[in-house]
Amino acid sequence: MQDLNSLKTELIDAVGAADGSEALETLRVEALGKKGRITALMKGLGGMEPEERKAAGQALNALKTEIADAIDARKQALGASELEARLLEERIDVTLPTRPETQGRIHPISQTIDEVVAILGEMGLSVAEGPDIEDDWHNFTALNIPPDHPARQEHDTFYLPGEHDGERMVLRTHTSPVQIRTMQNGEPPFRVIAPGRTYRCDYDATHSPMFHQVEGLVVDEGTHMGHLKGCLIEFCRAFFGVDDLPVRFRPSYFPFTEPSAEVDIGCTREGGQFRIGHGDDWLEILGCGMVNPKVLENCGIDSSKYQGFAFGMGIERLAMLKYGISDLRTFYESDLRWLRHYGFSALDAPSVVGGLNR
Ligand code: 2NL
Repeated sequence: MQDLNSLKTELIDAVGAADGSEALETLRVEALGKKGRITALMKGLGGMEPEERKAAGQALNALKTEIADAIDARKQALGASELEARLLEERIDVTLPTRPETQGRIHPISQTIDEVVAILGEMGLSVAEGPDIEDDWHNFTALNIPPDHPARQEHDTFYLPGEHDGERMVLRTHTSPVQIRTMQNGEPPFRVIAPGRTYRCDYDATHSPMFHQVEGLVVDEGTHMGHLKGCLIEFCRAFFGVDDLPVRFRPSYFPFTEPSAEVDIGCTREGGQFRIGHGDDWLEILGCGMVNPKVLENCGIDSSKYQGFAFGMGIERLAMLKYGISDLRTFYESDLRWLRHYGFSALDAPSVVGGLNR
């Protein structure tokens, strides 16, 4: 049994020297595993004489228990010191100040566009984009605004010098040309929103030469005024966060829609206080109508088969009303104090389910 004693000393020393739980596990497998040294000795018991086997068996069992206990004890000790080391390393000082919040803010124009897109996106419309510099045909002619129509002057268009493929080029006066291009390049049905920059040569307290619009277009078989009304009533209520917001459709005129309407929402102006919601007054919020069949035909769409509705609104106006911004010009001043006050957190992305009016 002398060799068992030296095996024991060797193993106990090795356990004591093991410097981590991995080394210890290797040791355990080497001694007690299926092909371990003690296990091999145990297997040798079978070939012994009964007397010898009894004594050797007892000694081996004792050794096995002793080594297993030693490994367990070492494991506990190592585990505790490993945890201690990890706790020291991963220590955080909870009294330190919090990380500074990101300084950037989402501009109210971007926020408002994102909100409009979230609402109309939920209804099944998707965003379409196009160039800011357009040709005369896409900006005017296709929309049933003929060459000498006063709308072209009324719009105070920025014309670019020269011509391109025989067409005068303009800074788009509305985002309608985006929808014109969508219809030209695809097949109905269409369900699109076109948000973006628009330009008109006009500058005073309530007009900026560059401003933003969102237009919407839905074209399908059997699309009618009921669809237009349902879509826009729902839009106004979701955008302003007033479930029973009164919405009124007032007859109007646009060359590109027939019939056309302007949409007003209910409001009050009592004692100098302005509030959106129930009241005795109305506020114009957007324009809309059934797409003029001539516009559909201009885009190669069979107007006897397809009908559509369209609408347009000014983003600055929506943002001013919703967020209480009183001066249009402040939108473009890049005043950081203004942006810190009126801007939005980047983590607060608008969504219909997330709530648009927190
Ligand atoms: C407003 C009114 C409107 C449209 C825009 C449109 C576009 C196509 C065809 C027909 Cl491609 N219509 N857009 C229709 C009605 C009104 O905008 O007050 N915008 C600020």
